[in-house]
Amino acid sequence: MHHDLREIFDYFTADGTFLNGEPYGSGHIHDTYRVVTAEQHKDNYILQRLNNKIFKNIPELQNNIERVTGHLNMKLKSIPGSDVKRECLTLIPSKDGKSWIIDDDGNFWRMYIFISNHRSYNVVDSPDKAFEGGKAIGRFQAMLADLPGKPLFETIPFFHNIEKRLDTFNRTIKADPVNRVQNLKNEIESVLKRAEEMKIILKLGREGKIPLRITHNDTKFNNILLDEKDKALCVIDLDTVMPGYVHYDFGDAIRTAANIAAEDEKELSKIRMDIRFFKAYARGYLSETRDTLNETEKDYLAFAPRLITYTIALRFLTDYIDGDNYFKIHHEHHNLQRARAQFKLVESMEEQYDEMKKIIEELV
Ligand code: ADP
Ligand code: GN1
Ligand code: MG
Repeated sequence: MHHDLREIFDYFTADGTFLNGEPYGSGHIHDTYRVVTAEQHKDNYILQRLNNKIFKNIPELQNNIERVTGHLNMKLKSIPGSDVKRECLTLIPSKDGKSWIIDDDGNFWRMYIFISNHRSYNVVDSPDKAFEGGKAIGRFQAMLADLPGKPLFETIPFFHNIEKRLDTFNRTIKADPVNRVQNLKNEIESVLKRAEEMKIILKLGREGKIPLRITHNDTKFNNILLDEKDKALCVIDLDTVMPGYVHYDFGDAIRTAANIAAEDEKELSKIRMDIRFFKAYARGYLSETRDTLNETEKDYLAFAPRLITYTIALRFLTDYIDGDNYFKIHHEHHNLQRARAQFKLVESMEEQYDEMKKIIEELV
């Protein structure tokens, strides 16, 4: 569908004149555009058509983001030398004072200041970058620990809940709406044989051994922007910031920061977790969180990447069986290719699990 980006842009109170707007980034959920303004010295912007099939309550979602960015903004302002406009997302209010608008076709849109001179990586190519990512997520978690007010709204209920994800998977297999199940014996086996051990984090939560904290819940590495010197700059994609276990953030970051291949690499032999990247990320992360995490949280950090990589593999596979209704795909069997790649990564983590545990023990 074609959208008149200039018209959408004009609903907001941006400083600057619309020059052009182009699709931007490689997110799987929203339609994201970069808007360049005519004036050289003025900000550029990110304009997003929000996916309201996935996020069913946009006002509550936006209210979360207003609270989170407001809090981060306030904290950063009190730190001398900080560059608030680049270290934290800034929402642009609409002309009627809200942080989103609805266009004539019923689409929801929001706008942020474009974070200038950032670097974004789908695949990480050095331990130093992984270390910076770990610091960014650790600091993010620390800065939000004292967010005032009621708990954040759960924008996607049971988002990382592996028991619910497995229920949905089993229901989708039964329904088999597009006849894909017959060719997926190996993948389904990969899910089922690991299902029980994956429930441990939920179990620890129910037993009160690990607390719910404010977590990001989507810490894939391209949601962590680095600056021009590849130092931690800003954590973006705040749609799923809500109560969660720290393992979700640690696990998802390792899934993407320590995989030497692309998330959807077709050639499975190229996929492997590089333990040096794991170690670097963990060092960065623990440098910010060592004193706040409890013993059980620390004990299960090494397990977390296995859980989240498995969860994402399961979600890609479920979406494939369901007929590709959730993630944006770029070719017919894309979700299957992604699922296979993620299962290969799970295997690589399993092979290196003892070493991962040892590294965490040494670091804490
Ligand atoms: P999705 O949920 O679809 O992944 P994101 O909010 O992560 O959407 O945005 C998609 C991409 O757009 C990001 O990966 C990043 O490259 C870019 N992006 C988003 N917000 C900004 C911003 N404020 N400044 C610069 N780039 C951004
Ligand atoms: C989606 O929004 P994006 O592209 O950063 C997804 C994550 C998955 C990821 C897999 C809201 O992340 O949960 O881990 O794709 N986000 C949502 O690449 O479902
Ligand atoms: Mg994203």
